[in-house]
Amino acid sequence: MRLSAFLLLAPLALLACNDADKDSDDENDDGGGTDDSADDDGDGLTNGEEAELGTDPDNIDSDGDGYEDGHEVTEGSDPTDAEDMIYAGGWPYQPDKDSYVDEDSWVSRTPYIGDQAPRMVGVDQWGDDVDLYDFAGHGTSTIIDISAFWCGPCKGMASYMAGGADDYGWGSYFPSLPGLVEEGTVHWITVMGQNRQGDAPDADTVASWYERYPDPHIPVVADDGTYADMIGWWPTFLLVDENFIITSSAEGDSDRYLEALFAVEDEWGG
Ligand SMILES: [Ca+2]
Ligand SMILES: [Ca+2]
Ligand SMILES: [Ca+2]
Repeated sequence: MRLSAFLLLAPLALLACNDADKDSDDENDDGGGTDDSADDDGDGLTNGEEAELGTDPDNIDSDGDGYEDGHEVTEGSDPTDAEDMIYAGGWPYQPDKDSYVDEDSWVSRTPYIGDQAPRMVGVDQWGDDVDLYDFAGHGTSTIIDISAFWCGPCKGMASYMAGGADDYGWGSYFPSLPGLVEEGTVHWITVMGQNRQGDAPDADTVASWYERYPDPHIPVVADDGTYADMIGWWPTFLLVDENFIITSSAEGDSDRYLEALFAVEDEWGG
């Protein structure tokens, strides 16, 4: 830290905590210009901790992989290695995800507008255990696509979103969807509810799905039964807001199973 900046911050530190005197002494004694116990960039790691880790005390994301230094330390990925990320897929991360949970509003059977889509953790195509609520609190709506490996329209949608064949003609209804997901205007999570045999999916199921329909913007997450149990047909699409409250769904009517996608196209499509 430059001396002028230190002089500005030191009085604040004195007000802030009992350690301030000691910190100021450290500063004066070592003459190195760094207040070890301060967190200059506000990433949750003190300057001293950042010195030990080899991260930049003035950069919340030292390796530029999209994940803050403090979050990487919390989750066990390397904050100095851009190849080592909290999620290999680069999905959003929400450190305060517990605060978004409202179990009283969770869907049990038939998702209705105003219900909260349940929290669930499942393995994705990269082998990471993904918490769906990491997508909460980013100011962005999320499409939850509840699909099954054996289901034709599900495969057709995955292929269309991945830029492959569009055998079902989804592009004529939803021309903007792939672009909106790619640019992050809306997030998309594919929750894989069943494997090829109609049984519970596993890591292999979601990995093979991604191999067939490789869309780098879409996590494919193996359902633990939470989502499969609450729907009556495949695929089912839910649109949730940043609090995971459902804002559009088919609401028990199979004829309207694409409702959430039409809502996205209407709201953000060109
Ligand atoms: Ca810091
Ligand atoms: Ca990082
Ligand atoms: Ca990293």
